[in-house]
Amino acid sequence: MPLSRRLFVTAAATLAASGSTSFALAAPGGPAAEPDHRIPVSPDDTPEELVAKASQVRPTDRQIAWQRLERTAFLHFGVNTFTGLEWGMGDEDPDVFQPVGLDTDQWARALRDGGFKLAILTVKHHDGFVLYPSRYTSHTVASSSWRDGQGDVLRSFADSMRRYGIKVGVYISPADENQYLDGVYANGSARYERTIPTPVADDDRSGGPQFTLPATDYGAHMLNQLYEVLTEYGPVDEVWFDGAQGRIPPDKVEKYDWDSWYALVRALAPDASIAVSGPDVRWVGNEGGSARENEWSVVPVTEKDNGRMDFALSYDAPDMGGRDALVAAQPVADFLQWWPAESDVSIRDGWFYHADQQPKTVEQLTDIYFRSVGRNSVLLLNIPPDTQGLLPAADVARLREFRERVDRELPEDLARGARVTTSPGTVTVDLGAAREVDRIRLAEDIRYGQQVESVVIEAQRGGTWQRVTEAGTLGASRILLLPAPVRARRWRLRVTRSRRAARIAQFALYRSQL
Ligand code: FUL
Repeated sequence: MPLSRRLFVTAAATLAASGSTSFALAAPGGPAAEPDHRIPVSPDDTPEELVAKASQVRPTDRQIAWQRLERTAFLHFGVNTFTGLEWGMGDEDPDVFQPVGLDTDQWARALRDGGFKLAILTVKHHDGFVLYPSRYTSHTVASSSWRDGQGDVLRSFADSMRRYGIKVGVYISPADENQYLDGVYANGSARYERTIPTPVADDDRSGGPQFTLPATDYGAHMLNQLYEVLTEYGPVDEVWFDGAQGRIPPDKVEKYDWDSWYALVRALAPDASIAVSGPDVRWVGNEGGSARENEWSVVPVTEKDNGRMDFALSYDAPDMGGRDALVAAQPVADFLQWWPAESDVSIRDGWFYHADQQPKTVEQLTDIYFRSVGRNSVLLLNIPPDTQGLLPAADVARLREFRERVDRELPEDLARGARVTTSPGTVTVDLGAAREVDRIRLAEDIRYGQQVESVVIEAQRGGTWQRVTEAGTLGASRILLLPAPVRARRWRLRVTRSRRAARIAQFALYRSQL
């Protein structure tokens, strides 16, 4: 029995045992590829072969865990907080960093009350200023008179997040203006095998794991910082890299050692998702927190320099993984890969705190929630700490209001405990009595990939099934808002197009209480 078939049978048994709803549509034709997190494609693949391959792509356990987080937070904090810049110069006096009221427990409480499950700190932004005392640069908190040079924001952040049950993520900017000024970043050095950690004078470490990885001078600098962060502040659940280059002259470039950086993260933080310029999570393509209406987690990718994954299509393509996109991505696509979308956005206009900016309204945040979590994406909402080292009171209040609003948008699931019947392509729910519904949440069991291309929701009214609404992709989460409540006892979801056996993990019905 081929592996794909075995998986299919096991899946049905598991879901039946756990009481989840699942059903199968007939699998389309085409050659069977083995299920994998990425599957090679060729320019010769027919459209049918591409769809068959896409249907065999599966998330890794790491990606499934990441997708379940739904609401994650970003914290942009550093010298820019004090200079008012968004992209620092690298020559800042570390003494400008004076968060005299730093209280990371206050951050953690606000994030917990906002419903956030993971928070990512800008351990280093493009200016190169590091929020923990690194052995590899003096451009750090240790060079500030704040707390007599004994302060460590990363330590404090990681301890507080864990205390409040929030997972820890780190953003370590590849672009580094300070290392450029120091002659390390983009210095044209050769890529050769480096020993990590590179010993320093009076090194206080001994006995830890050692690695030999190819890198430039700057690539080794990044590896040493990753080593410090991941061995001394872990466990870390998300490592966030963007792809920005520093503000360097046009004749210079730092070709990042992605393969070595990824290898070190995998070795030291096996559970960490490597995001955006990384193989596990992709950037949604805008900084407004908005996923595409039909957001695919299986997308065509190309492998670039030093193992970096990139879109085969452009970042702003309106369709990243639908049938047309699979074809349009030929001949540049190397693989179809499970590469789910992360939607980042700041609660204020800037990523860093600026006194003259205000947080978004509850309506705006709720809209962002529906356009990200409601469209098969994870929300990454930035809330910037202020010059005291606190989340501003207005933002803290807004986070709580946001969570309360989402709770009122999606209160009790009326379908929970209801009688559910399934037949090929259809899930029918009998609520026992007519109920008003104006929000519907759908999900596939993504352990079996992303298969659904279109669905229709119907309600039985006056003895006949009437169309209530319809949607395209589902993926891990699709939330549908009805323009007005619909009252009915029997509801059904019909899959009208699917790549392969669709596994419906959620068909939830709500009446919002706004
Ligand atoms: C971008 C950076 O250039 C911005 O400053 C910010 O950190 C954003 C989240 O990522 O790549």
